[in-house]
Amino acid sequence: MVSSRQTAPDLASVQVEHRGAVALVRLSRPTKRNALSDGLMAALAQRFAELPDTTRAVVLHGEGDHFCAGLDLSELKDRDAAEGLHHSRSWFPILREIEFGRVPVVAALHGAVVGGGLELACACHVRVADETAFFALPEGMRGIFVGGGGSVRLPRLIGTHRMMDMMLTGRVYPAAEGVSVGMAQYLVGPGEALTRALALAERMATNAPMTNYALIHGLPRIAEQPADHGLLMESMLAGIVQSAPEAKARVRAFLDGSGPKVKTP
Ligand code: 1HE
Repeated sequence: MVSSRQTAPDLASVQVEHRGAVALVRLSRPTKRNALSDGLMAALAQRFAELPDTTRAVVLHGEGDHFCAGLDLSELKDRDAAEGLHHSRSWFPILREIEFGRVPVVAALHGAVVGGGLELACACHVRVADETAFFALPEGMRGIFVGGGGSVRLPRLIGTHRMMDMMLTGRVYPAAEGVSVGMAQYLVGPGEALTRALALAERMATNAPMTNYALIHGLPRIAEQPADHGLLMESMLAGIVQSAPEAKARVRAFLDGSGPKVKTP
């Protein structure tokens, strides 16, 4: 049975560089436009699992002219139905580790952000697109379906009707339009996505770790709960987060005038 979990990680295809508290995780298969082979997915899982405790935020980016061309189609051709099901499910723990890991992940997007590449970007918490980025789900034209959690994560960003349109018609969203519908939160000039993503990650890394943890674990789950349950979870998270010594020190710093103020941009 084909499974990314059982495939040897192709560690050369995912590189990690540490810049202080930020880890830069790079999809590094540019000759194949960073297509997501089983070996690459296994490497992605291993790279995230091996991040040191000192890492407080991650930037995920792609080498070459594109962020990611999606599923490696050369590995798709011989799968039967059961193998396809298990293959799709083998991606979920990897993407879940990104979405519900210990630290926030910023995706720096340029060029193709398509198919499984868009699904991967959707598992990140903040997306920065440069003006060369384009978003598409070519699964529709390839006669296949999303399989990397896209049907769950993408409609939460852009709505079911827009995803339906992308798959039915092969619509390609240019960067600015993609950002305007919610595919990414930031639009920057060509070649500037990594720099901005790194700056955002460095800013996140200065937050109290428990605040970041509560945000990435709490907000998506609260969004799926009935309001009454969500409010209880919010209060419980608030109580836990504000009890940390770091939170108390930060509040004291503001009150004695040494902490930062909120400034107009
Ligand atoms: C690939 C892949 C790939 C490129 N799998 N090999 N994804 C797609 O349907 C998108 C397919 N790719 C493209 O449309 C284009 O390659 C790009 C727009 C991303 C880039 O175009 P370009 O002109 O820069 O590159 P290229 O010449 O098309 O590709 C360069 C090489 O990468 C070439 O291999 P070569 O051996 O001939 O050099 C391509 O075959 C190879 N390549 N993309 C395998 N995707 C969990 S379910 C998710 C389901 C999906 O993701 S479906 C969507 C798949």
